[in-house]
Parts: sequence; C-alpha cells; structure tokens
Amino acid sequence: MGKVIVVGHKNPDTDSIISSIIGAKYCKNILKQDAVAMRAGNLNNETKFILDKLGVKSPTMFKRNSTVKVVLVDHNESSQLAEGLDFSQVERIIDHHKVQIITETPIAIRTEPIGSTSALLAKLYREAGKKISSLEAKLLIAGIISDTWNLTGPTATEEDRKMLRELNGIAKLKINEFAKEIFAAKSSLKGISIKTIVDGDCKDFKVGKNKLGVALWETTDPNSVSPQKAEIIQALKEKKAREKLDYLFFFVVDVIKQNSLLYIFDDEEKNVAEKVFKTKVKDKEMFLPGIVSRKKQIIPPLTIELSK
Ligand SMILES: [Mn+2]
Repeated sequence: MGKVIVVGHKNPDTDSIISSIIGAKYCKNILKQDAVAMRAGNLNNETKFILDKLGVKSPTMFKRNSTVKVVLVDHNESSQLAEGLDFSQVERIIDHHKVQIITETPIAIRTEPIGSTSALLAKLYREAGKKISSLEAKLLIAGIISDTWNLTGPTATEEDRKMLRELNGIAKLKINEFAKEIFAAKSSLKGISIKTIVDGDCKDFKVGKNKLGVALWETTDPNSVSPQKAEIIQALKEKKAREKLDYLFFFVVDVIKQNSLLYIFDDEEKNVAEKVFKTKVKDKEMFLPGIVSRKKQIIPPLTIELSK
C-alpha cells in the first residue's frame, strides 16, 4: 500500500485537526500503512492554543495532488473536501456526521453517532488492542472536549464520556481546568477578523439544487461579537454573493447557556428560518434557546424544509 494523506474538513476545527494527526498514527501503527496528516485550512485560535500547549506541530496544508490517496476524517461531504481533492481519491472515511455518499469503487467507512471523531479514534485503538501514549491521549481528550463542550453539548454520548475517562486514565489531566482554557481560547477574538468570524466555522451543504452555507461562531461570551453585528451582516451578504450560495445561515452559539442567535439579513433565510424554528425575527436576529448543534438540530430540519 502506498502513502495516504489523512485530512479533515475545510475550515477545520479542533476535532478535525486532531483526528488527522491521530488518524495518521492509526494508519501507521494499526493499519500498517504509511500516512501523513494534512489540514484543509488555517487553524483557529482554539486549535492553535491546544497544539502549542501540548507541543505538537500543526499538520501542513494540503496542496492539490490528483494522484495521492486520502483518508477523510471528521467529514464525508464533497462540499467540505480540501481544495484540490476529488472524491475518487478517498479510500477510507472515519467520521461522525450523516452519510450521503455514493462511491464508484469500494472504500472503507467507519462512522458512528458519537460526539467526536476523536472519541471514535480512541475506540478504534481500543478495538485493535493497541495502547495510546500520554500525548496522544491528551490530544484526543482535547478533541472530545472541543466537539462536545466538555460533554455538556447535545451531541455528547455515553461513549464520549467513557472514552474521555479511559483516555484520562493515561493522560491524568485536570479535565475541567483544561476545558476552561480551551473555551477561553475558543472565545478569544485576538487577531480575529470579521472574515474569520464569518468563514472560520462555515460548512457547505447541498440540498437538492440548493447550495447552503451554515456558519457558527461558538463562544462563551456572545456579547463579545454583538457590537460587530452590522459588519458581520455586511460580510455575510458579500460571502453569500461571492460563493453563490442560495442560503447562508450564521449562528452565534453560546456554549455555556446553550442557546444561539441566528443573524438574519435576507428574505430567503428569514422565510425558511421562520418555518423551521417557528420563531419571529426581531432586529435582524432570531433567539433560539437550546439550538446549538449544526449536525443534530440545524441541518436536519433545514434539509427537510429545503427538500419540500
Ligand atoms: Mn467532529
């Protein structure tokens, strides 16, 4: 078997980057396949903080290469593939998102309804009976904390809980303190432009003929971005036009109180959002208590509505 590149989604989050790093180790140590981790975009402040703290180098940026084979981690939608990558190059997927793919050749797929790809990788190590090092355990713990908000988010499962506990038997971290540091880094606006707020955690989806962008800004302090609402809305309008999106939804997600504020700047989004969330728009925003998860609470009802 030749060398594979292990890569997560565009606009990578912590789970995506850590899954590429540990996924490459999994390929080498367990599948006995030469592998290297790469990234599909710039690191966010949270991921930078974690890699710095643990003294781990960032994967390098994926560059267009039409012959190399890849392992996708933390995504499986072609709209979220690294730039310059074609789905025909994919030979394995390790993920925890909905699956909607048709492949032309057989590929290996492991997906589970679990809170993080990091927890799924911990599980794969366990299934193979292979020990995880302390550093690897710390990385996976960071991935679980980030994707499940330290197990408090709606996507966290019993399995994430179990994996976090097992990993910390090796890593011996003070989990709640580590989580606090991670959340502070997530919410930091240091060096963050309006463009990064809008693009940093945006995922594209295809629903029928519609091209849909769903962007989140997760924070412990929603008031930190509200003074920039007018500029954010301007940037959203430009992004929607530039990327020829039919719909663009932007949510400021409060990871502590677990609610979100959906910014509404066009009639298309307003009409759909009012039907889906059954809430009225006020001052170009919609307050949504309990709605915080793109994959569990936002994409499914939007998909149903836009498929009508
Ligand atoms: Mn993930």
